[in-house]
Amino acid sequence: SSVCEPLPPDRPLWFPGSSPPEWLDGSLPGDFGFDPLGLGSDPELLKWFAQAELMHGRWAMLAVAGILIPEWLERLGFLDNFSWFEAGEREYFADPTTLFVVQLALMGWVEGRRWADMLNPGSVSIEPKLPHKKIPKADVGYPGGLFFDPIMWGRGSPEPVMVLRTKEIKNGRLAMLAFVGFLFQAIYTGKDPIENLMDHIADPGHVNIFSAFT
Ligand code: XAT
Repeated sequence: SSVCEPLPPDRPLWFPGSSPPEWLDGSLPGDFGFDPLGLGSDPELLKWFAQAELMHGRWAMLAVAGILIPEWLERLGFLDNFSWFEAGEREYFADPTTLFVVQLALMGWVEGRRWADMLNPGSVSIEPKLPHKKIPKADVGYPGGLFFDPIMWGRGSPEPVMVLRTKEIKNGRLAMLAFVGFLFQAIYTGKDPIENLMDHIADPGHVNIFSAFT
């Protein structure tokens, strides 16, 4: 449908003046023609990579918020002794192996469904009990509807869907990098991102990315 317009042929590229590989044709949000290793040259794999990027981005956005908010609440005194990278050592209702196996089975099932939807668009109804509501072409990764778009932002926004999806992917990419940053900071300094930021602001010349390697 026309809700998700492809990008114009003169779209901005990661390397201005370069020509994008032919499989990156501007139909995907956040396409800057970057695929130096040619991993997306197989159309089926490209579809899966686009899904994988979207999912990693969404999880990382949640993760970054789920780290920053509690660490900040701890700073304000609302939480005692919170540490995002030590949280896993605390007691839970099940042991880590059980959690891992359950997680593997559940995620495996969901991701298998995603793969099926992707290969065979239109075969799966979003509401199995209402077969007449079968959507013509599954927009894999963007289910929409009452549950995933309760305030109908996707439809009612003055901004085109492509613009909204581009923003999502860009925020997702930023969050993926942020999470990796948090992780390496925790390994090198043993502190959370807010503490690291405060240390840096207090002494930017000495507490920075270079001091980690000296
Ligand atoms: C290459 C070339 C190819 C084109 C292209 C290329 C580049 C790929 C890059 C990928 C980077 C991916 C990253 C993903 C991060 C170069 C190959 C584009 C650059 C950085 O031609 O492919 C835990 C407990 C804690 C609370 C809380 C928790 C949860 C964290 C979660 C984190 C998820 C992070 C993700 C990061 C992805 C459990 C630790 C919230 C869920 C998904 O207490 O942290």
